[in-house]
Amino acid sequence: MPRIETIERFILENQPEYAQGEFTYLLYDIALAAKLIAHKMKRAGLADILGQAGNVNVQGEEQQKLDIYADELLFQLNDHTGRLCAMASEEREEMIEIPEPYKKGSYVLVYDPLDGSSNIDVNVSIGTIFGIYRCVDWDQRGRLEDVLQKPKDLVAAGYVLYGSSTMFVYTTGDGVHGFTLDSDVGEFLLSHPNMRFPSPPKYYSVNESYYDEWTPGAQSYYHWLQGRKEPKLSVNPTKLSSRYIGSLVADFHRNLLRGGVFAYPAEMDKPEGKIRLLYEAGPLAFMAEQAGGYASDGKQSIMDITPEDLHQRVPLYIGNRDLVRMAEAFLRND
Ligand code: AFP
Repeated sequence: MPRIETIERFILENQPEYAQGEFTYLLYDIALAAKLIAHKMKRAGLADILGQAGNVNVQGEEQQKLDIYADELLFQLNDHTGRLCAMASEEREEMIEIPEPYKKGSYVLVYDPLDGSSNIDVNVSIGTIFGIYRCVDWDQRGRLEDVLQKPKDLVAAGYVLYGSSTMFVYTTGDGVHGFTLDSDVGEFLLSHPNMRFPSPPKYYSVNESYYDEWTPGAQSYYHWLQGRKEPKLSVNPTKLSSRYIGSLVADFHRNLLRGGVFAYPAEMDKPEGKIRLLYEAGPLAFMAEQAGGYASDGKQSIMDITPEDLHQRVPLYIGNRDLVRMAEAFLRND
């Protein structure tokens, strides 16, 4: 009989030396939130959960939009456990403090509860992204500086993909491991140990409708990815196939399995790009490096950028290392 490895068992057997239960249980709680969100999506069906928050359903109850549900759930599962000193969510303006009656813990949780919101209402894959830092000062209750840390300082990061199956993929700095939810038994089972970007890569993922807004360097890089013969480039073009979902988790996951690059370039009048550093680019950059890849804003590693603001945005190039390095080369002269 093949060995069955549940996520609980895997986390326990592979916990980093410094983890003394607190960290391990924090990961469990996120995996639990993932199961509950996946269950809610499946059970409620389209009629009940889609649509705007505030709509009234057939039972006369006010509907809660799925991204708000996911945000509340992650908050509620983590505010009282004594494992965190602060949280920050893409859905909330301000940093989340751990309410006073509850014990303060040593970790910080940052999360995007449901990424790819434009895909929620049309039944296309979406995801949850999270990152875990250590508190800067373990004696203090959470402060902004605990949250505004470089992705390089992450101790764990991961995502949940709600697709044709639900997957939980995470790293604690010792490789990237993927688990698939067996919904009959309600367990995440190890299905993708040690995930690495394969080479040669297959795909590029970019929303080319913004082409006219990109800098010349980004446009040339795009031509290079497409393998165009004209205009002539200083380096021989590669030739990748195009795939774009518009849910970063889904695009990243596919490229992690097949090899490729996701790009969301800066635009002439939006130099900061769109992707959020703290909740999207940072955690995925940490995962990419653990999977042998790389993430850049076009000039420097995402891992080295210190966020100055909770909702700071960055241009993003992420995937196979060589493809991202080539983006930096094209953007050098912009
Ligand atoms: P939303 O959650 O606001 O839909 O944004 C999702 C996202 O940040 C990321 O998941 C996608 O890759 C990217 O935006 C898609 O943006 P475009 O719709 O501009 O291509």
